[in-house]
Amino acid sequence: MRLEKTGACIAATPLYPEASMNEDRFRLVISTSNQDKLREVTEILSASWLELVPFSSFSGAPAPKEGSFSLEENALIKARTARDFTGLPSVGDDTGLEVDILDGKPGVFSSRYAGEKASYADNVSKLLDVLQSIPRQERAARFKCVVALALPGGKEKLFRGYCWGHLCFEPKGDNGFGYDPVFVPNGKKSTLAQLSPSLKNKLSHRGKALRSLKRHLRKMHEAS
Ligand code: ITT
Repeated sequence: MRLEKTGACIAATPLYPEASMNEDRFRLVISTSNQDKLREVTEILSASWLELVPFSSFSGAPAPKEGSFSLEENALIKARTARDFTGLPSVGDDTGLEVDILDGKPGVFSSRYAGEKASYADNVSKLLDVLQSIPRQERAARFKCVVALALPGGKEKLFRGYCWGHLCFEPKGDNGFGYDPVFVPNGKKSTLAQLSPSLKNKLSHRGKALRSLKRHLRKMHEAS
């Protein structure tokens, strides 16, 4: 099987675990269709010993068939789809915003809260409408990020990260993506979208989950 990375051949055949471990850099496929997420994953995981390859850059890459009711299962589906297609270690990230007073919704349905093809703005607008009459002290929420690592040979591992805070009453800030403009992390007065990307990554759900993954990969790389 010939796999293309924007024109350049990056792997001639599916690699066995030994093959990918023994190279100078650890090659890791990132399975997401969300460019904002891909940017954050790249910023957080960036390291000289790690080569990050977007799954979308492999010609013919299939779309993962999500649809489960858990972030864990969805993250695994994304990682397995990339691992099975490329033969390379792969990661998937599934993230949800869990609002206390909504019994954890939108949760696993965060991307389609306002409908199948909803934009970030549609979802935020629906959430603000639903919470319109809810006072500040009852607007607690958290982001939960689940990162799944799927290795050639079948081993899999999950990494989780959380960010606790509350939802404000109107969108603020231009950084970040998704629900960031209405989420104020505990200990801050600004929304995640008002923080610099590096500060968001430092305290975010994704930052926490991916730094655990990075420590794990580093150990694997050093042991190879
Ligand atoms: P992939 O499945 O292709 O990775 P996605 O956008 O569907 O892309 P998720 O299911 O993990 O990814 O995310 C669901 C939604 O949650 C996403 O579309 C955003 O609206 C929101 N979201 C995810 N991460 C976020 C973050 O760090 N800050 C704010 N909102 C986020």
